[in-house]
Amino acid sequence: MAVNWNREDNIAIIWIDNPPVNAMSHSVRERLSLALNEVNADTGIEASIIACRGKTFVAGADVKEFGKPPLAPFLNDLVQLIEDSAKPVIAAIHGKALGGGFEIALAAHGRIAAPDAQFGLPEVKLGIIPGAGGTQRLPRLIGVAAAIDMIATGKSISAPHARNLGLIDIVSQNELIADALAFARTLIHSEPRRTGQLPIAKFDEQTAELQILAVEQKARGQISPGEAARMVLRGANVPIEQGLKLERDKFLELVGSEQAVALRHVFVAERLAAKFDELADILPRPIQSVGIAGAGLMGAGIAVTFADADYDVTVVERDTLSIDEGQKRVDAIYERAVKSGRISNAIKEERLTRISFHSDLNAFTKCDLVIEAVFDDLGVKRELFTCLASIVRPDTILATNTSYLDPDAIASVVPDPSRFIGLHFFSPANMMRLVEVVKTKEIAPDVLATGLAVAKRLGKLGIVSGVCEGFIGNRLFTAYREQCDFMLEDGALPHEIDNAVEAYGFPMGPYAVTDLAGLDISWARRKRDADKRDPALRYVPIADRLCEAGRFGQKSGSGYYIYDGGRKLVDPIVTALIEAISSEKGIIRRPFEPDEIIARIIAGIVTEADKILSEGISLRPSDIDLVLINGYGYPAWCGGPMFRTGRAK
Ligand code: 3H9
Repeated sequence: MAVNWNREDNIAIIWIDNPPVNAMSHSVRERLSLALNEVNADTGIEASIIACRGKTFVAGADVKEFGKPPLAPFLNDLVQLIEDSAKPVIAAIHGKALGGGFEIALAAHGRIAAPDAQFGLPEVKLGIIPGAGGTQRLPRLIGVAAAIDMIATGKSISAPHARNLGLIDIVSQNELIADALAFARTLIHSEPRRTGQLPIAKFDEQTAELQILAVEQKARGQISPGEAARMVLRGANVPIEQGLKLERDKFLELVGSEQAVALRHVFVAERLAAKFDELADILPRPIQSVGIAGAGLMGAGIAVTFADADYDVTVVERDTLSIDEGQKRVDAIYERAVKSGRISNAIKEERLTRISFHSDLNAFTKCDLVIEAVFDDLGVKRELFTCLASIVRPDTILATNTSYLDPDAIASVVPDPSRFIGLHFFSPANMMRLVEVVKTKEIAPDVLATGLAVAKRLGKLGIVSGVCEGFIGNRLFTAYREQCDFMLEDGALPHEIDNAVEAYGFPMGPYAVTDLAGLDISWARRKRDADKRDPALRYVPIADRLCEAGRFGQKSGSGYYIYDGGRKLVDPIVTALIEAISSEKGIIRRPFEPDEIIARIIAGIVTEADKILSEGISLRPSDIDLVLINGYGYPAWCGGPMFRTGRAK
């Protein structure tokens, strides 16, 4: 039974029980509606509590029903039924109250939550806006500015924060349902406080407009955040009934939009990514103590990531000077988080206590997992792992963070390579969501399962990749960059490609990114690998020529662009250099429209992706989309190249 209710004296407790996340599917809506009507009609009941079984409150409407014809009773009607109830209704929230779940709570006449409960309206991440009153009721509780912020970002907030904002009435300190019953008793015989009837706190229209503009700009072409933000403001200027109607119409319009369909693909793909038949019955190893060898840029970011997820972190560097520099890097990451308001100073201090620094590899003896993040050189890494294997426990998992080296070649020095895995973090490791979980040749199934479980606990998206140069991500990125370089020779200019890519939704175009990252490191690699290059393959020498001219990107003041103070300018010297290279090769340059630029990029990526799939390096087309979205800034609302070309559905 998805919904049932029981009575505690004169109070009804309506239980929603729809595992795994109590989504509001059609049968739940039907039964909840029935229960509410029964409770309302029962003269012995004077108040009711809506609560959930399982690990969470309602996590939203049932996403699987989107795209199908909606079936009554609709969630918005149900929510109205709650608000209109003559007897007080209380929401008792544990876990997450998201989307439609949060909207149920908003319509209740009182809200009590467990201390670890979270609240959010993540609809924009699905390409839609809240459709059951979220944009209309939330501002009545917390004001227009805070409501726009929550709805447009889709971010969740904690119970104490929600209490401070006035979003909930009580943070339960004891047993949630007992506290909810006590709360309900205080509301009996008083007129229910209907959120929809509350006035909206005074706000400044112009400030709200500016806030919406900022949301639209940040969305880079994604429609839903701006629409959601605008709906808050529109609703604030009309009666609630009209606001609810406007919201519902916009919800129905967006739910069938291309962007929403693409984002639903991403939603499903993310949940699929960690599922493998071969791992179905495999338990991951318990991991609590994590060692990190190297505290450079990657090592420091990885250390912070693990400390943030409550692991005990042991960092080893070769000497006191390197330890000191590593500590400074870790400190700087936390300092930036404090400055941006993401964490408090107290949290920073607490997290720092979870990271210890040492100069002796023996510090890793207690670790369940050791990740190396040292210089990307096969000899250096093999030497390190030879040493590590003789120090750590036989069941300790050993991981490399290499981006280009062959993990199997590193694993071969470990006596038991079944415990060897690749965990390829992206830079900056504490910010980037993607981790490639590299399936080495002899890996034990529980080691692979552990890699995925660790990525999940870190709040990251683990994508399994087989072994090949660059794994999935960098191999696809190389194909993407190659297409861009071909277009430069064929007639496009760096700013034309960057503009097209940015208009499509990437945060930065490829040449702006290269200038930011610097051209010198990849130049050194190209020179090193020059002998191995297949002369039959098309080679674009533009980047080499820029480096030969001392143009290493922003750090040297010029690269694909020239930099004047902070401003990036098109440089006629670069244009001339590119045109000269085309002419040397006998290429007659032609103009490129933005659509063609994007089509060429997607074609280049999917050609390589097809190879990656046929080689078994990636196991699913949808994983390819996730890698590009989470590691390289591909706009999620476009679904990914495999989705765009019908390879992933
Ligand atoms: C909405 O509410 C619109 C309304 O405003 C208006 C309507 C009119 N539906 O993520 P997990 C499944 S829009 C159906 O691995 P976790 C998921 O597919 C909705 N199924 O667990 C998976 O199934 P399977 C707004 C859902 O513990 C299983 O649950 N809400 C839904 O890591 C476990 O999922 C959201 O966007 C759903 N809404 O995280 C919330 N949600 O095992 C989206 C999950 O078969 N959900 N499933 O693969 C989440 O953020 C996370 O699932 C949650 C749990 C944090 C709840």
